[in-house]
Amino acid sequence: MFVIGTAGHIDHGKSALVLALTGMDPDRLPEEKKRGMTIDLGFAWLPLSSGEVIGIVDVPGHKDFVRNVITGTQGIDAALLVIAADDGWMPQTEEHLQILNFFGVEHGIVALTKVDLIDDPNWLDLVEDDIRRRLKGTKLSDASIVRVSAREGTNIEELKNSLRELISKIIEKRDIGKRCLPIDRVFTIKGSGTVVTGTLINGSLEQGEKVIIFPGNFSTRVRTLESYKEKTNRAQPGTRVALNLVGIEKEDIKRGDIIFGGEKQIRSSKIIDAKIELIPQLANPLKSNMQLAVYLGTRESLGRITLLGAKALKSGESAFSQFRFREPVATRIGDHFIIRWPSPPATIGGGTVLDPLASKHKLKDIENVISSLQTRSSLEIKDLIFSELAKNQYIEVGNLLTASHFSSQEVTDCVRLLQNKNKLILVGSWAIDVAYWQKQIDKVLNILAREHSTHPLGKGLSQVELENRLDIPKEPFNWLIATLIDSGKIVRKDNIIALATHKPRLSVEQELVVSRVLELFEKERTNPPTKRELAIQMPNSEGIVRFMCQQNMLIELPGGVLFDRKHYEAVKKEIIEFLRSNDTISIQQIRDLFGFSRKHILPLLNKLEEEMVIRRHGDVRMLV
Ligand SMILES: Nc1nc2c(ncn2[C@@H]2O[C@H](COP(=O)(O)OP(=O)(O)O)[C@@H](O)[C@H]2O)c(=O)[nH]1
Ligand SMILES: [Mg+2]
Repeated sequence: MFVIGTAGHIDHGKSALVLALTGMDPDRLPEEKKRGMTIDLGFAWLPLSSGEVIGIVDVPGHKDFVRNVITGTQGIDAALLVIAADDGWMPQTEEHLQILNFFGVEHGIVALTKVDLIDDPNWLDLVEDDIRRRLKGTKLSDASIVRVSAREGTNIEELKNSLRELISKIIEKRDIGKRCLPIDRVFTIKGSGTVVTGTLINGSLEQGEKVIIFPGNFSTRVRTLESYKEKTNRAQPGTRVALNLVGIEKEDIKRGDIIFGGEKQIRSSKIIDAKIELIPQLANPLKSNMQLAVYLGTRESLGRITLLGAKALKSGESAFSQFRFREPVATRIGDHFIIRWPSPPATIGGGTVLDPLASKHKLKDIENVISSLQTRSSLEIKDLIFSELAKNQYIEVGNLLTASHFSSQEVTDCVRLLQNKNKLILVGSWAIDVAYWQKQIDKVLNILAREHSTHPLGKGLSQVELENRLDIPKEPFNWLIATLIDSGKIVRKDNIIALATHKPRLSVEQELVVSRVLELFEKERTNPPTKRELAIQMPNSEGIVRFMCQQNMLIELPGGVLFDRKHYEAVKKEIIEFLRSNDTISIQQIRDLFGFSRKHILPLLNKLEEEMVIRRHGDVRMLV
């Protein structure tokens, strides 16, 4: 399904031609009838003999209403550029052509109309030559020119045939499952309530479906759906539609609002990055930080422009730039827009959205930003994925390129393809930048190497500690560790990660300290030192003591009480034997057996309870 839009100077016969083609008068407002002039957008449609219906948007030609032209031109597939034979090329012919160009409209037909007013065929040839010359270098340079008269009906059938031929060349819009309907009209119908109209782009729409309206975030339902005045259950992308919405007041919504499929499809931001181009006949340069009116979808947004890598832009030049809007805008990568001076209003250029969710750039990053925007400007899915990954390092595939003209299936397929070519890392639901992934690997190895060199006696770092030191989500982190273990670079034992090459080793002096510690414990069997006491008695032994605990030579009980591991096992054995013959044991009995004080007995009993060897029963302990 296709929509064409008229374009051309005021009074050149656009509306008359639409009437001649369709039998419908696009000028519907009383004021339009009175003044004989199109003010707002008009709508009509043309059923072709093939059964297909072409939607037609008729735009005003007067220079005061160019913003309505812009609104009507967004979303059209082809243009009908109307030029009166008596007048020839005029200022708004030029301005409308520029708007078509900036919106990327590549298809069109020129209707050279009012030929009934011209008797001299040479004159028509001259006007045609002039038109050809002016179309040169534009997207419509190959457009056919049809000589018509709306008044006398001359060549109207030929024009219809040309339109049919034209649309047969246009590739039908795909349904990418991301509904987007920029609203161009809101009105009420007695008895049915609020109706909105627009050109449906990117997705389809069904009667009864839930929709969300941006920016109000109203959630509503489509009560009835009409396309070209016929009720339909389902509208295809690229059609003009009218929706009757449930429970929405006319005052709640306006031209410029957007109907989306669901909250997940709305991505909005006050800051976007774009590529812009200025018209060739601009008198004053565009300077960074100027206030502009930007036409995105059917909405006019005011914002400031920051030229990236340039202070000012002259006529005909292009540049990457950032827009900072007063209100959030919901756009997608590849959306076209028009920029104008806000007052006095004048079209100065247009552009393409490259990053709909941008953030402020630091001056020192500008070169990187420009190169990343350069990559994005191809608008190719793989370049966009690379650029998103360079920007975010890692991103869930389900959130990748949501604000784009690619379906989630296309994104998933491309991610797989790039993974197969080792151009990105795919871990579970996460896509990860290759360079970033390598950096994380290096980081893990470096952190461990540093840990081993500061704590040569330590086993390594716990997995949690390591995770906290990296900036990477859990799922890819676990995968990273697993990969490094698989490749033999690191080892994991009891959740402690170490370099595979790491062996906790003691020097000769350290061995000496170990034996002195063990001697001390041997000597103080009834009153073994606590951690703190040991640190005072033998300064600088802390690292070794920790090592001895890790190596199971010493055991640490609650409260920092230390035991020689062998002694602890012997005590434990004796208590068990005692309990086998006596059923219970008291603190006093333990004191008698081993000569310990309370300071040691309580942590000892706690530890044995923790090991589920004994349990407490009143003041005594029993076997479990
Ligand atoms: N002689 C002649 N007049 C025409 C033709 N088409 C339109 N007009 C007249 O030109 C004037 C402007 O037409 P209109 O369709 O409103 O122009 P628009 O501003 O481009 O929409 C009207 O008075 C029309 O009657 C035509 O083919 N021949
Ligand atoms: Mg008109």
